[in-house]
Amino acid sequence: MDYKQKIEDLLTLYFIMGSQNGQGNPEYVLQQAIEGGITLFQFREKGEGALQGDEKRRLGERLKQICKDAGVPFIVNDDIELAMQLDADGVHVGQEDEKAAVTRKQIGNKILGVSTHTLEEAHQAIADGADYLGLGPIFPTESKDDIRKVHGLDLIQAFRRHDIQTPIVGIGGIMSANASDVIQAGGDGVSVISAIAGAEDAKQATVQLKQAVRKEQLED
Ligand code: TZP
Ligand code: MG
Repeated sequence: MDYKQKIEDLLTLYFIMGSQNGQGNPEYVLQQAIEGGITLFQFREKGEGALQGDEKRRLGERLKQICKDAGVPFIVNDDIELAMQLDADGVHVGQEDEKAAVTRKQIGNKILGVSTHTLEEAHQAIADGADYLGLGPIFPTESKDDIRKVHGLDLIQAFRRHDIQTPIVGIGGIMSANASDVIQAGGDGVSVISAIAGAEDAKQATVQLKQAVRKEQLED
């Protein structure tokens, strides 16, 4: 399997969480999500009540270990230093974070994800060495304050129409009921926070999301 195919597979069900998301114990929720079948995890400690410094690092260490034991790659959001300290499998940066080209230099061949909102940003991210693009918010979300306009599915379609072949993951307001739309539009997978972290039964929610995505992937 080539590297691009491997990234596409990892994006199938990409769970993002920090201690500020959901009510449950993050380690327990991550464990449940892994049992339910997530394919990639991102530690995103951000927003109101987010941990900082040593506390953030210690939680990162524990979540990294859970992922490592399960063979699920571990990505750090927007903190290259922490990613290097934890020997994470990758880093995800947004347009307001460290530049993708600088990040790529610092992380070597770890996985690099970049959030993009326009074709121009996408082309730049690809030139800078992005392994995948995050696109969103696809649907309305309450998990991020500083969101740009809701792009809907048209942005994914537009990227594909303009021949962007880099792996794409959709984010924002995705649940098992609308996950298949993201794949149909041309996404390789879905990224969720609240659909898992906010679920009463995180494992069950994960299983349902995974089924919805896999079913649509098979029909592609
Ligand atoms: N970036 C765009 S939307 C979003 C991020 C981090 C939040 C997604 O959270 P949810 O709960 O899956 O809508
Ligand atoms: Mg960011």
